[in-house]
Formats: sequence, C-alpha cells, structure tokens
Amino acid sequence: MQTLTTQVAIIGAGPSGLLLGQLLANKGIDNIIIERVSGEYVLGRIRAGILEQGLVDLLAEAGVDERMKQQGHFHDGFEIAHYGKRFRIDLKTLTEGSAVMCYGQTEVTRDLMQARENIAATTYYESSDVQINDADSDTPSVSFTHNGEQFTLNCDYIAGCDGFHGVSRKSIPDENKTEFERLYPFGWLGLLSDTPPVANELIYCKTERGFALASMRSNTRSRYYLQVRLTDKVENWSDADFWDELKKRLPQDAAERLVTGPSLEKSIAPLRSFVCEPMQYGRLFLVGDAAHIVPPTGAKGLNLAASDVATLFRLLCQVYDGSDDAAVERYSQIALKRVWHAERFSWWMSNMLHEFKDEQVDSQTSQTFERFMNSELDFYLNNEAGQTVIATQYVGLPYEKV
Ligand code: RFL
Ligand code: PHB
Repeated sequence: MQTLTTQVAIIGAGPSGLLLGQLLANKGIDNIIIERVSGEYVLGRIRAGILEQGLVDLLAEAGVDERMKQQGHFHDGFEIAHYGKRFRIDLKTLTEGSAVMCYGQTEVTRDLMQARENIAATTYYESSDVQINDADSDTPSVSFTHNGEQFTLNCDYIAGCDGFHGVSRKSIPDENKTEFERLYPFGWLGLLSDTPPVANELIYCKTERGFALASMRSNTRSRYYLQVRLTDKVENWSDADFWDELKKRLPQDAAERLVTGPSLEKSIAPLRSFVCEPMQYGRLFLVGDAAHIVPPTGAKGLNLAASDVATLFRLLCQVYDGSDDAAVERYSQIALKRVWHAERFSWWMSNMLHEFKDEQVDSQTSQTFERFMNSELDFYLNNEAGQTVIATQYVGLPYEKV
C-alpha cells in the first residue's frame, strides 16, 4: 500500500477535472487526478460541440487555447426551423457582440491532456475501487487501486469531477443532500461523420416527426442528432435509416444539400434535468456533471462544468494565497445560482423543440401541452425581444462574482 499526498485530489479526468487541474497547477497548487478509464477511452466519448465565451476565456487563462484558436470557429448565430418556417437567432446583434465557439469537447479534452503531460502533473488512469474517506473532517483522503496496487491519497480538498455516474455524489450521505430530477420521454441519437456540414451554422429543427439538430465539428466533419424513443436501440438504426429520417426532419434546402457517409460514431443519450444540492459536503466539492445534468438542447452541460471549475478555482486560490481561509464554503451557493438558470433554459428549450406525443399521459393533456409549446416558440421567435431572451442565454450568462 502506497501513501501519497497532494493539496487537491481530483476524481475524474473529463473536461472538468483536467481544466481544474491545469488552472491549479499554473498557480502552483499541487493536484493529482484519479480516473477510472484510460485516456483513450475518455477521448472516444463524443459529446459537446459549442463553447461559451466564458469557457473560451478560461481555456486561454489555463494556457490551453492554441489549437482552438487555429481550428475552432466562432458562430455569430444559429437557426431554428419550426414546422417549415426558418428563424435565424443573430447572436452577435442580439447580444451586442457575443458569439459561441464551435470546437469539440474531444479536442478540448485532448488539448488539456497534452498540457497536463507537458507539465508532468500526475494522473492515475485506469484506477478502480475509488473511495472518498472522511470528507467531513480536516483530513480527507481518497483510496484507489491502480495496476493491482492500493493507494491512499491524503489531501486538503477533494474535487468530485467524476460525472453523473461517479462515486463523489454517491458518497455524500442522503441526509446531507437533496436531488432534483426530471426525465424526458425521449433520447437523442447522435451520428458523427466525415462529411461536410449542411450549413455554416447549427440548425435546430422542430418537426411533427420529432426534433433534429444539424451540428458540426469542422468544415469536413458533421454531427447530427435525432429525437428518438427511449426504447430505441442504436443497433436498430442503420446509417441509411438515420440519413433517411434526418432528411425528413431538415428544412428542404438543407435536406437537398445533405451529404451522407458512413458513421464514425453513433450513440443514444437519454435526456435528463438533474441537480444535487448543495454541491459540497465538508471538504468534497462536486463539479460539472457530478452535480448536475441538463438536456443537451441548450448546449449548456460542458459550459456549466466550466463555470463550476472557474468558481472553485478562484475560491481555492483565495484559500491558498491566505486571503480567505473559509472561501470555499461559498462554493455551492455561488455555483448553484448559475446552474439553475442553465437548468431552466435547457428545460425550456427542450420543451419547445421536442415532440411530446409519446408521453405517458392521456392524449388530451399531451395535445394541450403541444399547443402551449408551439405557441411559446412561435411567440419567442416572432419578435426581437423574444429572440434576445434566447440569444442572451445561449451565449451564456456572465459568471457569478467570487
Ligand atoms: P464527464 O465528461 O462525464 O467526465 C467525468 C470523468 O470521470 C470519470 N469517472 C471516474 N473517475 C474515477 N473514479 C470513478 N469512480 C469515476 N466515475 C467516473 C469518467 O470516466 C469521466 O472521464 O464530466 P465533466 O468533466 O463534468 O464534463 C461534463 C461534460 O462532459 C458534459 O456536461 C457535456 O458533454 C454535455 N454536453 C454538452 N455540453 C455543452 O456545453 N455543449 C454541448 O453542445 C453539449 N452537447 C453534451 C452534448 C452531452 C451529450 N451526451 C452524450 C450526454 C451532447 C451530448 C450528446
Ligand atoms: C453538438 O455539436 O454536439 C451539439 C451542439 C449543440 C447542442 C448540442 C450538441 O445544443
């Protein structure tokens, strides 16, 4: 059994854990990351594509924005297609100059992994039996097994960056947390392909057949999503089935331009809204998906993880520079404010853009909800104030002051 010591133990080498680790290391705050799977496996997950300016700035602050500046693209707007009508949300004009960055989570993660390797910071990939001990004391630790050997990592603080299914949230006693959850009666089937995107900007489509999203990773790589039933299995969707259905849901001109090709990746993700309150327990802090999940319709998951990282990082800096020993106690309260705004926006966008006919309620209730949501979308899209409400939230609300 080996005993290790660090200042901040980070569980999870997803974007939250790696970004926090890099920012802390740059300030001379020692940290060790423990990850359940291999680095390659982490990079194989295809997830977010849209970064708010707050995350772009944070990556710059971490010194990890070189490749993003070269290969990413700012998008000044996106489209919503609503039963054949088209609306462009002109982010730049409606928000007085803001835009979003199109650069994949896989690439952000790859850049962060490279940066961590460059500074020779320690990461234990492929660790099992990860356990949090004494989080409510002044001497917390994390125990884990790596390469058949047992380790105990003593630390000042633990950052639980281990996603929705990780151990961190589960190790907070039930009586010390409240969980809020809403499941949606559908999932998203995503497909990645080396084909040019149908448009320069994203198109969110609401149709009677269900929602579809045309997104991208570069000028030669596309990412598309289809709303599917929760019972659907990815094996039952051939590439040809996917492309056929997508063509039916895209606006006509986009469908005519669509270039199809073999899928590089295809997967189904269920949609969920989830928040754990508070986001801390003693010296354990939940960051990103470990604390909250949003349905992807608002492109907020990774961005929310980044604002948690920014908050925890700045509070830890105050602790370690001696300016405020108790600064971290404010973490949950500060983070949750922004979390709930993003939760509400993602839930609202999801309600407006999906087809709810399959919901297990009687058909009159479901049709009435459908009418409300169509009217809601119609109202917001057809006037500038409404479009501004969407644009302001899509580009991301400002980070809370710490
Ligand atoms: P992650 O990425 O899940 O990383 C957690 C890491 O912890 C590891 N882990 C453990 N390590 C040690 N011990 C354990 N017991 C462990 N258990 C788990 C895991 O292996 C993993 O490596 O969480 P993190 O870092 O908080 O990052 C969150 C983001 O990944 C997530 O919010 C976004 O991907 C959500 N999301 C989007 N967010 C956006 O901001 N914009 C988007 O456009 C966007 N699109 C999406 C998305 C998520 C999607 N899916 C699949 C859920 C599109 C999709 C389809
Ligand atoms: C993506 O490109 O994966 C993506 C973009 C926008 C979203 C969700 C996912 O709202």
